[in-house]
Amino acid sequence: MTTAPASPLPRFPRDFLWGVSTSAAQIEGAVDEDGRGRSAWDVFAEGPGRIKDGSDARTATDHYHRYREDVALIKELGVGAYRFSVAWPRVVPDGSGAVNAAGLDFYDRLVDALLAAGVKPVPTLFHWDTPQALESAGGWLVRDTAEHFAAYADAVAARLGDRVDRWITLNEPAELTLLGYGLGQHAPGRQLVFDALPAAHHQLLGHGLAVQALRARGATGIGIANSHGPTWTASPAEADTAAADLYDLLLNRLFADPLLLGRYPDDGLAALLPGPVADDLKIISQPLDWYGINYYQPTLVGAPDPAATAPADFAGIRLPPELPFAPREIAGYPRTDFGWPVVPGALAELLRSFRERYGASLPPLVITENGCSYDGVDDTERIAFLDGHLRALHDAMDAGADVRGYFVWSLMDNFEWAEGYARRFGLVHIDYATLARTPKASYHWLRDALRDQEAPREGARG
Ligand code: IFM
Repeated sequence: MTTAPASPLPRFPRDFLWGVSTSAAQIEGAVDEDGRGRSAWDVFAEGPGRIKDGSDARTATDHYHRYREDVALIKELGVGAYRFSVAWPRVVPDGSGAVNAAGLDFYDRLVDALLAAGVKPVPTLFHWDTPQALESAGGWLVRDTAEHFAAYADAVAARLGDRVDRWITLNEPAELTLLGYGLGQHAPGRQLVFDALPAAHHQLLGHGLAVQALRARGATGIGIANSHGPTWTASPAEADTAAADLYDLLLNRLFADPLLLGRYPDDGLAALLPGPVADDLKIISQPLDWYGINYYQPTLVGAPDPAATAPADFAGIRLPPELPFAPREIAGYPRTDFGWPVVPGALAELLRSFRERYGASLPPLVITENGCSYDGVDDTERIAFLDGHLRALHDAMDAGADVRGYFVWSLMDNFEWAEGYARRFGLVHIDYATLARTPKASYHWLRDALRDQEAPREGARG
C-alpha cells in the first residue's frame, strides 16, 4: 500500500488546462440506439476468447443515458475540460455517406451540458471505433478510409464547431496499428505484423485530411493524442540497442516524425508505404496548434531470445516470437494492477527527448492521457501515481517543457478493450451490476488539489 502525499502540489500556471478523458466505445453503451451503425469493436468483441473476461461494451457505463450525471461529476471535480470521443458509427453509420442527425444530437446535448457546467468540451474524432462497413472494406489498410474520415470530421465540425474550440483528430494510431492490425489483440483482429504499416500511414493521412476539413470550418485549436514513452535499452550490447531502436522507431518516431518533421524516420520504411507518400507527408505535417501525449510507462527493450518459439505474454499483450524486439520487465518500481511500472521520472525524460528531437517544430504540448489501473474505492495508489506524475511534469515545465494541460485517464472505470472490465482506470468507481457511480478517494484528492491550485500562495508560478 502506498501512502497518500502529505504536501500540496506545486503551483501550475493559472491558465493550465486540467481535464479528464474517456472514449465513446469504452463508456457510451447504447450500441443499437438512435441509428448507430456497427463498429469494428462491436464485431471483434463477439468473437470467442477475444475479451478476457468474456464481456462486451453493449452497455459499458451507460454514459449515453447517464451523461448528465457524469457531467455533474466532472463539474464537481473542478476540472476545466473534458476529453471524450465522438463515435464515428453513431454519426455516419456506414462510415461513408449519409450522416445520422440523431447521432450528432447526442454530442450536441453533451457539449451543451458541458458548457452549461463551465467545462470545455474536447472531442476526439476517432478513438478506435472504425465503422464496420469500412472495416469490411479493408479498414485503415486502405486509403479510402482516410478520405471518409475527413468527410465525417467535416460533419462533426459543421454541427459542433460553433461551441468547440479544441479538437483531437486521432487517439493513439500506434496502438491501433500494432494491437489491431499487427498482433490481432484489438479490433479488427488482424495479425499482419509488419504488413500492418499501411494502417499507420492511412491514419496519419486521415489526420491530415481531417485537419484540412476542420480548418475549412474555422477550427483553430487542433491537436492529436499520440501515445509515447521512453524506450530503455536492456544492455549496451549491439543486439539490444538495435532492438530497442527499432521498437522506439515504431512506437514513437513513426507517429511523431511525419507530423512534426514532415518525414518518416527511416527512408527504407517510407518506401514500403502505399500511395504518393511524399505528397501525403505535406498533408500530414500541416502545423498543429498543440500536440497531445498519452503517457503511461517507459519500456525496457532487448533483442528477442533466438530459442523462443512460443508467443510470450507481456503486460497483457501476446507477442509472437518472430518480432525483432522483446520488451522486458522493469524492476525496482511499483506496479499498477495491469503490471505497468510506475515511473513518473520517465514522463520528464520523455518531454526532454521531445524538445531535443523536435526543437522549434514542437508546438505546445498537452498530456492528453495519464493514469493507472487499481482496484478499489480507497485508491491511495492512484493518488500516489497522479501526485508523482504531476510533480514530475511540474519539474519538466520548470526545465523548459511547454506543457499547457493535463488530462487524467479516466473520469470513470470503463471497458478496457481486450481486458474487459477487469482493469479499473477511473477516478469514479462503476458498479457494473447497478451502474452506480461512486467517486473514489483519488477523485476527492484531485478535487482538493485543484481547489488548492486556485488558493493564493506565495512564490507561485503564473
Ligand atoms: O483505455 C486506454 C485508452 O483507450 C487509450 N489509452 C490507454 C488507455 C489505458 O490502457
